[in-house]
Amino acid sequence: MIRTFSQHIVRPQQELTGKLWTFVPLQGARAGETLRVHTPSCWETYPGFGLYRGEGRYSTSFCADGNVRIECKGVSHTASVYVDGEKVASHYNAYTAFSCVVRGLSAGEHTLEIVADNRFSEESALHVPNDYMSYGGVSRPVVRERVGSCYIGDVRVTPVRRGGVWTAEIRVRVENLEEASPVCVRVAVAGRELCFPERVFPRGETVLEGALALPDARQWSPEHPELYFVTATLERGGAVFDDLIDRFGFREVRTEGGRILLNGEPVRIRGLCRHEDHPQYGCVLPFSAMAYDLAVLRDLGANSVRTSHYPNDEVFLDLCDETGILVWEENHARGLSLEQMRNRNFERRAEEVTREMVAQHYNHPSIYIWGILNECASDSEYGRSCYDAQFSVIRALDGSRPCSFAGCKFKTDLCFGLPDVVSYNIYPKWYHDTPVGEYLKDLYDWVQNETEGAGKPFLVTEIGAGGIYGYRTPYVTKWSEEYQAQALREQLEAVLALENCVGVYIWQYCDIRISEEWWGGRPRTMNNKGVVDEYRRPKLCYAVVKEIFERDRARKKEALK
Ligand code: ADA
Repeated sequence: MIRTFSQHIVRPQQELTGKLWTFVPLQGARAGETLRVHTPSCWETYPGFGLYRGEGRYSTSFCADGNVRIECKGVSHTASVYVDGEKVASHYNAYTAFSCVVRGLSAGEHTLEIVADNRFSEESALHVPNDYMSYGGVSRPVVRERVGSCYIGDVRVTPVRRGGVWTAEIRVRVENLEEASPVCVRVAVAGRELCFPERVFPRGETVLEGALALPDARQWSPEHPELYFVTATLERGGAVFDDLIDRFGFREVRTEGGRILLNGEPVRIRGLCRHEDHPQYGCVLPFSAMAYDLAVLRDLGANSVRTSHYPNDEVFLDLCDETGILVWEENHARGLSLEQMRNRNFERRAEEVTREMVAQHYNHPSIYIWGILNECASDSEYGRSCYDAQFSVIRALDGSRPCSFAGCKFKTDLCFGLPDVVSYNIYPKWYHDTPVGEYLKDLYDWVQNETEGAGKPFLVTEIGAGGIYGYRTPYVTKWSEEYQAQALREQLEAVLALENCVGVYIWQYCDIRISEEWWGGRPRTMNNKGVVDEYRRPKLCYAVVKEIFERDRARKKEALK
């Protein structure tokens, strides 16, 4: 499933995944064997390939005639793409899309091969052995489109409220493969239209900008997630020959006076961090499993999700837009040490994923904040220069959302002058025994009194404790469901009681598989801090989270009256 709505009426588009492809592992004991596998998928879910690290060649065929645009929504984690045996694209990073145009294919059947590689190496600066699994495979949909010599690259909408009226600021990118006859560009939202006069576009990309005022626009909010389509079309001689449809919402996010304001109202975050992970599907959750996860989040009384630690499948973001769940979307990096940040590929790779994330997910109204570099070396000068560079990249691309990073350097962080929101991951009751309230107050006071983060919104982006599903004991020992429930109660109550705290994300939604190479200390080779286990079975803490989140929601509502 590509999106929850159609992006083209005019441009022919076909999902190439969603059927069986051929898969050949290129290394290991089964190298060269040919299997038929479902797509999109990761090979860890094929019997016998649960631990395979290496390359895998996926192939299929498609019919085409003329220029073909191939878009891979995500290949885990390094991809080389071949059409009829010729390399047409390569990409690093599992969590963002990439595309290429193959010109002038003859009418008939053509082959598509994608070689995916999930090995760790010096080259792979972001996918490293870690506290989550880096899977391998064609893990998100592959799409084939027929394009002419001129087509729409993307359309971005920035909702702005001016003098009480919503305006859609529009930026449309036209791609032109060769100079041809004049083309007219139109962009429509809710029956209103912006028309860019007919012209001959130069070869390459051209960006057009304009604005549409919509006095009757209905605002997007978590309670009323009103969505609008934006349709960009290309016309030649009065005939439409290309289109691109996207979706957005009218809402405004900004920070002020230590608060995050959504449509002018302070936001209170009750959220969970979520990895794309499932024992049956690996990182490739089908629509029903994504929708189920969101139903569970809502049942818990949560209003937000943190896409730790990478950009998520767009279908999941579509569902968040539709259900009013606020999203902290994060670029890809977790817990990189100073040495790992000094990897010669780190900055380039981190910048690429950040650029792709912001460009590709710009229109989602549910994304209220961009996060970067979770728990990296923000306590070093070199680390600070990397955080600085990446915030600059984001801000140059998107001035309409705040940005932040989830840090963990207790009273040694050097970066709080950089983000709009100060965010901390804390683990009292788990990695140490300091009483939660005391630990938090100490940290908060330090941020306010001794850092450049003073006066900025303060958010707790992780709290949590491990609990192994089914391990129940009256002794309430660590790893039991009882201990986890008790720890979460104390953590949540302390964080939500902290005055001036914007809210909290629980680590984490569900138990997840970790990379076997990472660290031998995790029972079951899993991170067991889920409120539900990997099969989404609720643990004892489920009822605690629900009770506290619901109480907090009722209290905040009361306070607004
Ligand atoms: C960190 C990190 C998470 C996870 C968590 C834990 O804060 O951001 O990815 O590893 O700790 O379980 O310890």
